[in-house]
Amino acid sequence: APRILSGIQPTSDSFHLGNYLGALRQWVDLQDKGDAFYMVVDLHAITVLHAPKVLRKRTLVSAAQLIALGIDPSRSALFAQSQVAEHPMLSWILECQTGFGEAGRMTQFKDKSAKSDRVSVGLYTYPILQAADILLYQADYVPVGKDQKQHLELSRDLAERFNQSFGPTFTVPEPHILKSTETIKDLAEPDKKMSKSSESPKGCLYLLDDVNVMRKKIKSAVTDSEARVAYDPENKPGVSNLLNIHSSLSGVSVEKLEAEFEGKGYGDFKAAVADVVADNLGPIAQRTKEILDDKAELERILDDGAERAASAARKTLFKAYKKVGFRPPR
Ligand code: AQP
Repeated sequence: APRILSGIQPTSDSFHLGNYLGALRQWVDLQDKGDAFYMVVDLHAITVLHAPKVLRKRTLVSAAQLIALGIDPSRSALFAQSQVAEHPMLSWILECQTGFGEAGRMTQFKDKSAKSDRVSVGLYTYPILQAADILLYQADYVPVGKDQKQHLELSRDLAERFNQSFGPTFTVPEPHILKSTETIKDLAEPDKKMSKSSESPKGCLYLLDDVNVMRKKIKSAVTDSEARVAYDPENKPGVSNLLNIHSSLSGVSVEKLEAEFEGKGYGDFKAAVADVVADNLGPIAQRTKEILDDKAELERILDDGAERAASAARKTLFKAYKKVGFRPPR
């Protein structure tokens, strides 16, 4: 069976609609297609300033949201990255295979370091740890949004380079990116991707938002002055984004939606998008809360997931250690 691997950072109190449609929904779907390993990447979360107490809480809230969204921990190994020590161990080996300039070309690092006055070495080597995350599990498919494409390319390059230099060791992973939801746009600034670090709080729709807040954010979404519900990402990014959101949540094609709303105003259209969003995402907050209420069970799930992940990770690390000339890891 193919191996599926992905991760998400516990860097906010709630995931957002971009995370969900771009990545997490595919996580859920791919559980039926192979052996899945899904992790809350807390090692990545400390590349920027963090508070330990907040991180500890967010790791649990993140795991609870993943279960609420449909990750089944009896099928998929669901775990916190820091519990599997093999990640930083393999990362070190891969760092020594990565060119300094090669790492410097990563656009996410350039964007994030330009915006921050505290730039850690960890933020710079982040994509290499991410490569270790993926290669440790011999992942065939990695479900992510389009913003992760360049990092996936680096993971592939590192796998190929290592295999060339030391002999076949790693599966070369394929990104799994769904075209229609590869980048969900910010509701207030539809030329940018939806993101938790967005400037306008109205632009990012959080999965744990109150339903009325979700509705308000959709109703105040930036559109255009044309009053025509039509898909044209270039000239009508706001409307096209809402069409994509409606279509991917309702399963109704964009063409059908265009026909349905022909001659109608944006008010009607936004009300329909708000209904679809509220129906689909509304129940997630309550489910997340219920899962968090049984903290002992949630921690048991994560420990069990880490155990399963570690046993797969150990095998690969052992192989890589032998290949580079180390004595076997203890
Ligand atoms: N707007 C988006 N559209 C589609 N996919 C998206 N993803 C993130 N935003 C969008 C995908 O979500 C997964 C988890 O991403 P992450 O853990 O890297 O979260 P993030 O990048 O920290 O989320 P933000 O909001 O984008 O954070 P900032 O503002 O810090 O950069 C990934 O698969 C990602 O592609």
